Amino acid sequence: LRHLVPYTTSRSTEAVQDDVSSRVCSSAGGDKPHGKNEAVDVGTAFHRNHWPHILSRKQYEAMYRWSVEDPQSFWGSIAAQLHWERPWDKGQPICSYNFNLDKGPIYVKWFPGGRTNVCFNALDRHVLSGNGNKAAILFEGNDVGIDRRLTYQNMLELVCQIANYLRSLGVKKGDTVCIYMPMVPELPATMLACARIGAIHSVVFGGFSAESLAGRMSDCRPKLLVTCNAVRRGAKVLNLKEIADKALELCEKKEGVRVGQSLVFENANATKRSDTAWKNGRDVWWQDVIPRQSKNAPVEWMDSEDPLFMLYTSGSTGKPKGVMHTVGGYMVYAATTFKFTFDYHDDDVFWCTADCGWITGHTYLAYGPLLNGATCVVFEGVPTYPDAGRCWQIVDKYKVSIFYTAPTAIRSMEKEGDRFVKKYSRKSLRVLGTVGEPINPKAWWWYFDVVGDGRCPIVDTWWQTETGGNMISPMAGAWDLKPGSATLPFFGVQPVLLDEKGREKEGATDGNLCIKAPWPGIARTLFGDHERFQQTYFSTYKGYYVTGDGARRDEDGYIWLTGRTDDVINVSGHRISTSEVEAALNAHPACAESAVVGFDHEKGVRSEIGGFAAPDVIHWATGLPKTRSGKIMRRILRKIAANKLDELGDVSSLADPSVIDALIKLKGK
Ligand code: 6R9
Repeated sequence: LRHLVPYTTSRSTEAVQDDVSSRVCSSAGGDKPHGKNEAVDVGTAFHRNHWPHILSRKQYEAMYRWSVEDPQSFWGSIAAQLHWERPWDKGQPICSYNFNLDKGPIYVKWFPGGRTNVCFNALDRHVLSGNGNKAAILFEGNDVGIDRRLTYQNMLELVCQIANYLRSLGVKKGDTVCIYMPMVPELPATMLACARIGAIHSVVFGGFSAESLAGRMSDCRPKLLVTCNAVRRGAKVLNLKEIADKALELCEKKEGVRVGQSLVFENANATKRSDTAWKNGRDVWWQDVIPRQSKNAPVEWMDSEDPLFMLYTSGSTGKPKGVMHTVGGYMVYAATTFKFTFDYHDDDVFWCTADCGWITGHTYLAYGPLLNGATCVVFEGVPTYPDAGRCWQIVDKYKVSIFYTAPTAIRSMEKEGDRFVKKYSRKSLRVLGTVGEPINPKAWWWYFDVVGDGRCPIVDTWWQTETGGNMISPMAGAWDLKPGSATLPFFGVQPVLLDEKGREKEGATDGNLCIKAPWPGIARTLFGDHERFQQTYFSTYKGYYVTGDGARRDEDGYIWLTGRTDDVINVSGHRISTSEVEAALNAHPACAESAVVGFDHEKGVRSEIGGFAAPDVIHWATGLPKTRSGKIMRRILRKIAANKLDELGDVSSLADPSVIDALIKLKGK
């Protein structure tokens, strides 16, 4: 196995031909199957100029075995391709951990004794190797015609200026910086500047309310807040500074937490400087201080297990959790999953539509692509402005070859009709990706047939804020796809399906999805609350990381995510997942999307699942309760269905709280 070097594409032509012919022959066949469990062969049309990094399931399986049987040499040979100021200790296990609460506290450590810096690897490394003129970020503004191009050299200089300014304020290794910004290049640049000086960033999505921002700041106690006057999203102007000001006040008055400074990036396309409310002594314009800084800033070398960032994610109960990631493991995992999942090559143009406020934006907008020296699009606006064709206009403009988005965005574009897609060529596209929720087969086929013209593999990537990077996903082009299945685990990831008693279930079956051993990107703790970390992820089943998702494994070993385990309903003794019923409803042409929840009654989608699973009640609604990242909050629907309106719980992460009233009214009818 040793000759399969995972981080390069070089291998003998013979091995390549053997792998390709076995893949194509095993899945050749004319008509595309639309059945649930049949595989889709995407052929080799997408190969363009390269062989994919992983050519076949056979090659994947060999490398997968290597990754789990000998993590020492597998992850060691990958990590060695990044820069380490001091290599990790080769005499110690590359990873040590305890996943079993009975044996003591939970911990995970990778690359012991290593010293590195994520910003150095994401920027300096490429500039030093002569790639400074390659585009790092292609910025597309909300309004057509506004754009900027930043090379790796430009990014490095900007990041150094921010780093120097932060240092001048006394921000140092281990301090926290809160970032509340729209999707402009200065957002990932601020993240990287923190990484450069060893400060821990905490990005809060620029769409959260003042209360949510205040709650997060009073928990992480940042030295400063980096924000922006305002942003245009679609036809609306969102005044971020007003929200940030209110949050800073709330923080001080309610929690006694005073944030020293508010550094405000002036987004001249949104509002004027003169219209901005200002508090002297606290507020500083970015443009007044950053450009004056030196474009060189030394790197703070960090230990592998030093914190890199925290990111708040809401649970169904309690306050948001500050999920903590560390330097070495996260860096290696973000870089590796980006490369293999999307089959990234040097001439690709990558576009992840996620905001940096979510983990997807951290790993596949800021860190993963830049660690690989990729060119990526950063888009400030929304996919439906000025019309539903905006994404494809951007794809054509920048010749985007890898496009990564969420099922909720796909469904919202599907709803507007094919003509918005067909207007554009989309010839540059070769890989499509999705993340965030199970994708229903109707939306999958629309994405595949209409957006990808039937020639781009879809990588349906399952993962979580806590996992740091993709965990279960196709590797583009390596094996056959099944619409709605995330297929197979990434290298080093050992998923298991557990029964209620915590026993591993073998073969084709379903169960609680847990992970058996650590991978480099796993979160190490919850900020300030290790006890809650242990309780949330390691107490239900001893010895495993508990994902909270349900899943099914089919005869081919493919994994199908069935949603959160609390979204599983029991109908007449049958355990079915809400996502299965939703997929059946969404298959109807009149239905763009749906959310299914269970409610108690006395007795017990007919053609798809079976008569027993037919919904009792169907409410047509104009909107579903969704989080700002587009996930449907079934917890709220369950309470509405059960008439427990006083138990709706925390609704602060809802994108549009008014849908609740609308749904309650509808139900009353
Ligand atoms: C990356 C991200 C995590 C939860 C996860 C699961 C759901 C994400 C999915 C998916 C089915 C996929 N989820 N990707 N379900 N198929 N491809 O979204 O992180 O915001 O922490 O959400 O999202 O339920 O547990 P996060």
